[in-house]
Amino acid sequence: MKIFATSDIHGNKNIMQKIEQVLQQYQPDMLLICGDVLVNPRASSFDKYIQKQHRNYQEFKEYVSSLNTQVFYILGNDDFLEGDATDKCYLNSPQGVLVPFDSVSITPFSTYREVTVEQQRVELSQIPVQPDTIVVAHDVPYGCLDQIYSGRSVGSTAILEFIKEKQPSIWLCGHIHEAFGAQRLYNTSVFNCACDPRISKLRGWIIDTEKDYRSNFIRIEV
Ligand SMILES: [Mn+2]
Repeated sequence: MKIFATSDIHGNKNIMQKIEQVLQQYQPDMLLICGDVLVNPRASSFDKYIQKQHRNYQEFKEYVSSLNTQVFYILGNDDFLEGDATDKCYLNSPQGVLVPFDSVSITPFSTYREVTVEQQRVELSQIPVQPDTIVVAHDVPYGCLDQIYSGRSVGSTAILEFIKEKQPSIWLCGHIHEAFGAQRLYNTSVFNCACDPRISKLRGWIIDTEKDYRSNFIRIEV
């Protein structure tokens, strides 16, 4: 299975157009979007902010359903609403080898889907892991593709422990935009797929799970 994994598009229309170009060029079997899919609109109140995000979610759902590729997405901590369980592209339960994980560790910004490390540990303990499991997550493991501009690591220790213990084949994530990259962590291939929406830069990874994805993947940065 050939996957194009990206994340943190934050409703950026240029990035959404670029995704279509990448799908045309590389013809993956599946597009995975690892959360933070909606715009962070200017609004005079939090209610209006949420209203705008709800409208943007409708547009986003129409966009992904219009693509000629199988799409699965999760929502991130900057998407201040619940996913639409009736949307076939919304990954809210395991689908084959794909397992969603949308909660993030506590940030200084009081965003959505933040939980304590203990709570994340509980949620992670419920993830069914097979050797070929691909976790579609938003948050990153501590110490791996998790450095903010200051150089400080802000990833999740619960995710690090989970990967060490269970070693799924692939952990896809985003969240820390400045830490886009690919790295091995124990026996798991971790891909931070975060775009840079401020400069409309699409980033992500083409990963072919039938080939040697551990060392062979294509970096997308357009
Ligand atoms: Mn983000």
